[in-house]
Amino acid sequence: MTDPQEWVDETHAQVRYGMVARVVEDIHSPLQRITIVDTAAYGRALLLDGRWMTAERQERHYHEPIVHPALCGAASIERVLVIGGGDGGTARECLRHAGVRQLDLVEIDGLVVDLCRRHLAAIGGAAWSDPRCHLTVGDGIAWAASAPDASYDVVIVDGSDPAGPAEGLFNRSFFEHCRRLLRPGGVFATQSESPEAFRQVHVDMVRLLREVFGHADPLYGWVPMYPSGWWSWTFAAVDAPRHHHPDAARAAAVASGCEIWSPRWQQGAFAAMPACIERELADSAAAAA
Ligand code: SPD
Repeated sequence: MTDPQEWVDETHAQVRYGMVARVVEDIHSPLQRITIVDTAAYGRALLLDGRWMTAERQERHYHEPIVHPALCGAASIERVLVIGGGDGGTARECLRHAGVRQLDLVEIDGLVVDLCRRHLAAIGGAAWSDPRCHLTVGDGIAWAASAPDASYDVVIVDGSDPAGPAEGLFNRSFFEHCRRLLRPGGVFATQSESPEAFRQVHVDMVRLLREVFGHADPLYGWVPMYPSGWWSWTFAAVDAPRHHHPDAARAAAVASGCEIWSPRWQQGAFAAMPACIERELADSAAAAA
């Protein structure tokens, strides 16, 4: 067994983001390296290709913000698509909404699902046995390209950084398909990287999502183990920025079970756009006009 005092680090732009950990599994699927570790600070955790994805005592910082602004804002929430999210945390938070009738979870790497179900079972929790949850191991990009028009109320992209299997989750043609899949009143959500550690990727994504959907707004929060710790999720909609207006009954039904998200937190997190990003987005909008 590996030394329990080993440092496990993600390195990004010549900075290390690390934790003391014991390695539980470290294997290669046909798509990527998958590592499960026990960390002293945040419990059991998952890395893909050496990048921190989730940990038992941090996952709520990520999964609540990517889900509830969309699930509380969409006109209807009967049909939900989650692309990626093989640890099950995003599906779990979606399925806390009683109005969800069917959730299609499309994860490209079946081994991620297997290992998370075995080693990080609490993250997916009840989602794995919920009859509303339909898991497909397959390519989410191909799924988005072939699903019928207006087939989902909410589409959530819970992918990794733009490298390896997740690379195609950041481009115009993928976003255009996601827009096509939305029913009227639908909301799209995606993790949109760090405004500090991945600033250009973040700005480019928000800009592109505004072009494709018409309305797109980043929400800012923290996932301590990710590069810089400062993270964002971007919500987009076609008819109106519905993600800013949580339905009171839906919000009340989930808020008491949340650690991070609340309607008040969400309002502040949308407002917390750093001034430099606000200027950059305004400049590009002015240039396009
Ligand atoms: N840099 C990490 C970005 C990871 C986004 N996805 C995390 C998966 C959690 N369900």
